[in-house]
Formats: sequence, C-alpha cells, structure tokens
Amino acid sequence: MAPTQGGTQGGVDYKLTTFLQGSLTLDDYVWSQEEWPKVAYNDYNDEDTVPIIDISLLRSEDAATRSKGLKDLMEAAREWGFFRLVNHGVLSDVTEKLESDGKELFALPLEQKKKAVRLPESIIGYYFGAESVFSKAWLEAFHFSGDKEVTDNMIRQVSPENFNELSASVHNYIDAYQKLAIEVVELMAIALGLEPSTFSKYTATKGDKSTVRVCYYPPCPQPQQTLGQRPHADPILITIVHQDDVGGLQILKNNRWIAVKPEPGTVVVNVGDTLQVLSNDIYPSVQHQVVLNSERSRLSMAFFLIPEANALIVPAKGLVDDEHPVRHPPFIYRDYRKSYGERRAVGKSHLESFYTLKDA
Ligand SMILES: O=C(O)CCC(=O)C(=O)O
Repeated sequence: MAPTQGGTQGGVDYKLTTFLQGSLTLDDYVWSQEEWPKVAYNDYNDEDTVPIIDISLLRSEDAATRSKGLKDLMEAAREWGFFRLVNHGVLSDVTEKLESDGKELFALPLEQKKKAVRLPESIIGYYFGAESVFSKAWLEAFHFSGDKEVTDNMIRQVSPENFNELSASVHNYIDAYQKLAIEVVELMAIALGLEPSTFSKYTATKGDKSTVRVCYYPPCPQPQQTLGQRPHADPILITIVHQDDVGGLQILKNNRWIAVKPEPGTVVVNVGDTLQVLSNDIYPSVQHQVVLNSERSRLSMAFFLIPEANALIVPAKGLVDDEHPVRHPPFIYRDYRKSYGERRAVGKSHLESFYTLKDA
C-alpha cells in the first residue's frame, strides 16, 4: 500500500490521530492479505442475522412465555454462541454517560492517556494500535477493572480533574452490566435444566473481577487492509457489547463473516471459552472481529464477566454422561488466561491450542 501521510479523508486529518504519532506510519497497520476483511463493515445480511432475545419474556410471570423464552435463548446460544438482547433494563443514562465520557477520554493528548498505560501482565489500562498487545489493530482502548481501587488509580492518572464523575460513570456501568450478565448466565443454566448458579458461581468476586473495555476505532484510510480487532474468541464466561450505530462487529459462522447490525437499545452477548467448557461444548465460544470504515469513528464498550482466577473450570456434572463425555480436560482459569494473553491466538479460539500447548 502506498503510505498516505497526512491529508484528510472522511473529514479526519490522520496525521493528528494517535495511530500515526512518533515513527508509526500507515504501513504499520497493513495486515497480510489473507487477514483482510472479506465483508464490509455495513454489509448486513437480513436473511442470516444474529438472533434477538427479548429478556423481558424470560422475566415473565407466565410459565409458558418464560419457557418459550428459555428455549429461544438456549437455541440462539447453542446455534450461534452470540445473540442480541433487547428490553434488558440497563438504564440508557448509564450507557450513554460512559459512552460520552469515553469520547472525552480518547480526545485527550496521547501523553496524557499514556499515564494509564497497560502494564505487562495486566489486561487493565490504556493501549493503542501498533504499540499495543493488539499489534497492528486500528484500535484505542481504556480497559477498566471492576476493582474500584485499580480503576480509580487509573482515572486519577488520566483525568484527575474529573475524577469523581468518571469513577462513578465506570463503576455504575460495571455494576449494571454485572447484574445483567449474571442474570443471563443463570438463565442459560436454567435453559439447560441446571441449577441457576451452575455457571454464575464461577464469577470473580476479588482480584480483577469483571471489567469493561471502552474501545475507540477512528476512521481508517485503509479499512480493506486492516482490522480494528483481529479474529478472536474471548477467554471469559460471557461478554456483553454495547456498540454505537456505526457497525463493524462481525462474527464467524460456518466459515462466513456475518456483520452484526447495531440496533438502538440492543446489546450483543457472546459466549466465552470458559462457558464453552463449563457447558461441555453446548454453548460455543465464537470468533469475532472488528472491521473499520473510512468515514466515521466507532465506539463500543465490551463488558467481560470474568471467572475467579483460582477456579477449576470443569464441565457441569449434569451435562456429562456416557453419551456426552467430558469434551475438555479441566483447567485453572488463571493458567488459561495467562496462556491466552501470551499467545493472543489468531484463528480458532485459544481453547483448542491450549491443551496441545500444555501437553507439549
Ligand atoms: O468493538 C466491538 O464491537 C467488539 C469488542 C471486542 O470484541 C473486544 O473488545 O474483545
């Protein structure tokens, strides 16, 4: 690709974006050709679209409505590993506040943002593009921990003058989505005839707890040759993504990339590797990626329901019998997370390579 230095496209002066500061050029963001996106960010296929689950039906007092809702949820999660959730009840104020605070944080000078830079060994902190673990990704992110002290320290570094407001904004978001995420995994257990807490009991209550990654993808002059996030599956229990109206999230189904259309008031839920193992492969963790565009910036917020670091991840008893043997040997979540972080597996989830690596 001919390096385009500076100039404007889609109203953006790329020289000014974080991504081309220092010695970085556009060439640092060109991926190998086989990784280039096959489907444009807004190429939605209305025939084949991620199912929508109305969670208000699952909260219904009416047994028949609830039972139909549980069946739909189970089928969506089993078939897709992904679903869109409507009527979830998280106040739009909570979401909009973090969205607007996020935009203000990304607008700060790079040196200011870097005061909260992610430290090696941690998933928490600020990172961007070619300098991050997401190497080559056209992505800037603040990853906040549910551990109040950790996040508050981070905010104090980046934006001390707005400390109280930002701290409340991040923690309100994490608290609201944590409640929703626990409700969802409990419903996913009930849908399989299991005790409600079968999956939720693994949720971290100390240490890194659940987290939110606020992601910012500025317009990119070469959206056909790079990605905002490479294909990956998440290591955790579930992820709940709130995306703005721009679009860019895609999931892999039957070897085809499917663009997930943003709908107001809807969040996207995906199964992570840990829930795949706990459900003995009934609920698959699915690869997803983020495709860019050259016109509009995109902001998304990914809430991760994280397992306890010391938890032994083993398929639920009720899902294992002679006909359904254990599909994955048990692991301690900390070991899995460490290996995932070291390798940042490309292609199929880290889950498959993990056992080979351990046995090597
Ligand atoms: O930006 C998105 O829509 C997806 C974010 C994501 O997959 C992640 O942060 O792991």
